[in-house]
Amino acid sequence: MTLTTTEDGTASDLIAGADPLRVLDALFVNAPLRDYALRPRTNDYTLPVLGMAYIATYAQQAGFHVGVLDAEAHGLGIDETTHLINTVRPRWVGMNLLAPTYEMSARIAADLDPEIALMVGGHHARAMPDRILGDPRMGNLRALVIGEGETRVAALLADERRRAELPGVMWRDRLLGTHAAGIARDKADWLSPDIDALPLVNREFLPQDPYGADDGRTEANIVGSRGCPYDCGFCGAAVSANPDVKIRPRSPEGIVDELDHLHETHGTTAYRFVDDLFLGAKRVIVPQMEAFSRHKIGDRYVWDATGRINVFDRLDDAMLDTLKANGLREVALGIESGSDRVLAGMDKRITAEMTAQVAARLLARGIGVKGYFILGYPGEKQEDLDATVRHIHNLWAIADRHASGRFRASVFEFRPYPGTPIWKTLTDAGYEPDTLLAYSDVDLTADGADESMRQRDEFNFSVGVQFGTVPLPKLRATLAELTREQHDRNRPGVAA
Ligand code: B12
Ligand code: SF4
Repeated sequence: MTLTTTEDGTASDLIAGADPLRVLDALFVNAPLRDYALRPRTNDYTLPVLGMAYIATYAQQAGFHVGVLDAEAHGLGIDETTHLINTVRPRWVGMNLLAPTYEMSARIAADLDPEIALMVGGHHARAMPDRILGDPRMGNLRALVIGEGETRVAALLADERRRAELPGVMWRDRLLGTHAAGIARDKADWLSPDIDALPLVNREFLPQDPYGADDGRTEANIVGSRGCPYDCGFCGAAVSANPDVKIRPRSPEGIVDELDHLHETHGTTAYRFVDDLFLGAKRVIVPQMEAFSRHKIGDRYVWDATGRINVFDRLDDAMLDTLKANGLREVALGIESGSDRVLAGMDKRITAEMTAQVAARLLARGIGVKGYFILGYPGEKQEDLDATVRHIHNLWAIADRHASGRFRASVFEFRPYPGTPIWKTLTDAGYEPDTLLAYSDVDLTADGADESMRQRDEFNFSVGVQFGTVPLPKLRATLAELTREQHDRNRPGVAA
């Protein structure tokens, strides 16, 4: 069976990085966030599935023939995705389970050809392994892999029986119906591969990355570190939700090599670090900036990165100048709320005032700030929501005083993820997991008519529970208002 045999002949266009004439050892499938056959995708850009591309690259180097199907990026429906997989008939299908897309993944899994072996990984697999192994739709599931998959996936592709000796790998015992795991001999290398020794991501697995940005630059997304030492209550990357992850930055020289490699092969001059937290500790930032200065990165490229407000608060002005000189274009910061009470409840270790000061220092240097906000966190009251709205207006006003820097607000409705600190608080308080897992999309685009909401439609979903005291319709009206205002403030052609 070869890749070109689907009825509509599109498999080879949709499956990235594979030779259409050869049988696949594994197809890595990123499920769509919703069934796009029911309501088409309105957003035309999504970040690449770098984690899957890392695994695919590693497996390819180990000699396997693999491909990536990003059903989210292609806006595919569930039936279309399943049909495509069954037609191509890879030996294995690998899926990245995220809590809000789990239902979509399970629906795809349920209709897989029984000959195709399934392996799963990702945040939701780590958070709820027993629930997944017990799901009758997961009949083809041969391996559930907790954490970073590269080395263990390659071992499983070589020989499924190796699951019994790999750490963090589980499966369903068909006779007992319980979860089974083998006896792992050694752990560290399998669970936390040496990220400097991993091959650079083969971009053929990511058809939309590098991509042509609106400003004419060719831009690529990259990973500079793994893990986060903080424990923000709502976050799937929180340290307490990821006990198996060893927090580690890549070597500064290795990162520079990847930037230069992408420039040489794809002509990129702009980069975005999508890590949980790239600029997350002074001891990481200092050597990284020394390497960037040595290689004159700022003369050649610009880059965006995630950062943390309390860390920036402790950096002196000279370091902020160095970051700017080295090409830092925009920092993405978890600002979350304008209420110090809510921030304390989230364990953010920041205050609204600290955020305003940090934003002012960055914007004054021409470094843009993208702020993420959460509306409707458990315990949030109307006065907290009002404080968040005021906070965003204040940050816009600060940016207006510094014409060189731009502030963008990205606002979300709170939804709980299993494994996170707030998940435990909520379930301890009596919320049923089934209620908290009932994610569904909310159409704030007015059936596609509202352009400002269309650009971020993929982020509008909810479990439909009011966790604070503000009623959900009011919360969503505030979200839509802030998003619209941000949209109006954007320079033409730049997404919020
Ligand atoms: C970039 C990113 C995206 C990208 C790409 C997502 C993707 N599917 O890869 C986009 C923008 C599309 C995205 C969308 C969403 N995301 Co997102 N995203 C991230 C972010 C910031 C970085 C991910 C990344 O590239 N990490 C670096 C790579 C190396 O790690 P990785 O992806 O985890 O992959 C490793 C392992 O997980 C594992 N693995 C991954 N896939 C597989 C597959 C198999 C078979 C195996 C065995 C192992 C395995 O091995 C990989 C390599 O070591 C994370 C933050 C984080 N902590 O990961 C959030 C995060 C993963 N996203 C999250 C969520 C909720 C979403 C959305 C559901 C919500 C939304 N709309 O806002 C959608 C899902 C749509 C979809 N199906 O893709 C949550 C997940 C929480 C949870 N418990 O489920 C996170 C943790 C954010 C957070 N802080 O809470 N996201
Ligand atoms: S929100 Fe950011 S800082 Fe907090 S735990 Fe998540 S990745 Fe880390």
